[in-house]
Amino acid sequence: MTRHRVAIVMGSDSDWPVMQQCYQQLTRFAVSAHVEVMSAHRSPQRVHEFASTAEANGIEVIIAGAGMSAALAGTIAAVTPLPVIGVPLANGMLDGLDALLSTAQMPPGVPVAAMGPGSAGARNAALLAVQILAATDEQLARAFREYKSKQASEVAAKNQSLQERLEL
Ligand code: RP5
Repeated sequence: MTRHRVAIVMGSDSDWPVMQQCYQQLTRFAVSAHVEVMSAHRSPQRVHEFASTAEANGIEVIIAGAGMSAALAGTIAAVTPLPVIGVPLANGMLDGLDALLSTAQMPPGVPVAAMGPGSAGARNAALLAVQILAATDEQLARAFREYKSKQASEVAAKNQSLQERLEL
């Protein structure tokens, strides 16, 4: 059986199109993830069961995406000692601001690493999870350094192309 180092959980299957980008980003680093729909409001027993057994099940980082009154990340963080990364999703009429505040405004003592809303946040959640794992995984640390270096090269190439267009 594959050992999942990361869990990606989300409040609804309607969150998957965005959270899938988180999954894909992890896959690029060959980090395997358990994926599950669970809801702090609609299936609270399952959330508690998951949060209280995640560490014993070998999970090292939890990523929780939810929209509207997004309680999922905070509810999980209240129970587990594992680091929890929250991704606010833009599913309500406030376009993610509701979920952003719900995810970020944790009381002192129960941290959630709140990302920005939407796909940027979903992808950054995966990258932050990789960085956390890389603290004790030299192979992953090397892969992350290569990723950063490639990203910087891409920006330099874009700048070069812009400069050439300006000179025309
Ligand atoms: C939240 O409510 C979910 O995370 C989702 O973003 C939002 C709407 O859920 P559905 O009505 O689409 O199931 O709990």
